[in-house]
Amino acid sequence: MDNSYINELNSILQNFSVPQKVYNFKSINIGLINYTYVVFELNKPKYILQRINTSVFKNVKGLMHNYNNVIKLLNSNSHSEFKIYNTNDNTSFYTLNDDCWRLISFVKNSISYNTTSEEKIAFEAGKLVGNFHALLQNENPNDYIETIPQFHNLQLRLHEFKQAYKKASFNKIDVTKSEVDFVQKTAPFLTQLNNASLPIRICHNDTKLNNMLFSKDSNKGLYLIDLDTVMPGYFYYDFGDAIRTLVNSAKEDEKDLEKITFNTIMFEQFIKGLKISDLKITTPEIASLQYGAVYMPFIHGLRALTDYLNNNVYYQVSYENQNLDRCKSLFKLAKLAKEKIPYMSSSIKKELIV
Ligand code: GN1
Ligand code: MG
Repeated sequence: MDNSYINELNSILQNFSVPQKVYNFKSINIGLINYTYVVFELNKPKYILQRINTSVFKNVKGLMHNYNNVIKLLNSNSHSEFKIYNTNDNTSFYTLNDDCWRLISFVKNSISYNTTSEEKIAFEAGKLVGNFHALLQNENPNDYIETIPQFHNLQLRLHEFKQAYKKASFNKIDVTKSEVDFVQKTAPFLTQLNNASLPIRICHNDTKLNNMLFSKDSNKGLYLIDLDTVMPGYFYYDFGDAIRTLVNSAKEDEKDLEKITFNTIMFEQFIKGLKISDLKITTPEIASLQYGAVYMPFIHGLRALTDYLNNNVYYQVSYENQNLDRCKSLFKLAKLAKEKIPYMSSSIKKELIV
C-alpha cells in the first residue's frame, strides 16, 4: 500500500473516537462488496476499518442501526469483544464525499477460513449459527430494516437474470448455454418451496464460512461477522449458506469442477453442532433445511451468472470470467446437493427430531 493511501486512511481514522496515533493497514481482499482493512498499532491488529459500498447498501444509517441492534445483544450476553467505534460526532459511521466508513474491533486471537475439511470446524459452525439465531429469536422484525430488499428472493433474482439475458452479448449467450439450461431445469423445483409455515426470523443472510470467527488456539466458534445483511428472512437461508461452504472444500470460483464435493461427514457435524446450540427450531423449519442446501448455492450461482451477463457491475472481480467460474462451481454444488436431498432429509430428521 503506498504512503499517500496510508495517510488517507489515517486521516479517516482521526474522525473516530480511538487514540490518535499513526496506524498501519493491510487490505483484506476476500469480500466482494465492501473494502476492508486491518488497522495495526505497531505490529498488533487493533481494528477493522471498512468502506461500505453505497451503491449496494443504499441505506447505511439503517444498516448500522441493524448492526448496533445485534452488537447490543451480543454485548448484553457478555461477548464484549465485538464492538463498533463511534465517530467524534457520536455516529456509527463517518461520511466523506459519497463514501461511508465504519470502524469495528479486531477480535484478538481469532481466525477465519475460506475453506476447510476439519470436522471440528463444521461442528463449531453449526453451534455458532444456531446460537446466533437463538440470540436473535425474540427480536422484533420491525426493528430491522431490509438492507437489500428481497435479498434472497428467488423470483426477484430470476427476473434480474432474465433482464440481463435479454441485453447480453451473443458471445455471452453462447458460452453460458449449459448454465442457462441448468437455471431452467432447477428454478421450477425451487420456486415450489412454500414459506407459509415458516417463522420469519432475523437472519444473518451471509453465513458462509469466511464470515465466521474461530479461536486461533482451539477452533472454538466465536462470532459471526459481517452483519451488513442482518435482516428478516428464513432459517434455511443461513443453514444453506453455511452448508454450501462447509461440505465443499474447493474455492467459490474453482475452475476444476471435479473438485466440487458434497462431504456428508461435514454435513453431519454441522447438524450435530446445531443440535446442541440454544436454538429452538420448529418442525416446518426442520423440513425445509435440505432445500436450503440447494437453494443457496443455486441463488448465488444465479446472481453470479446475472452479473457475468451484465459485464460485472455488482461483484468485485479480479479477472473477466470470475463470475462465470463462480456460477459454474456453485451450480455444480447445487446439483450435488439436489441429488443428496433424501440423504440430507433423513440425516436431519435423525438428529433434530426428538
Ligand atoms: C458477497 O462481499 P461479501 O463476500 O461479504 C454477497 C453475498 C455472497 C458473497 C459470495 C451484499 O458477500 O451474498 O454470498 O459475496 N453480499 C452481497 O461470496 O451481495
Ligand atoms: Mg457480506
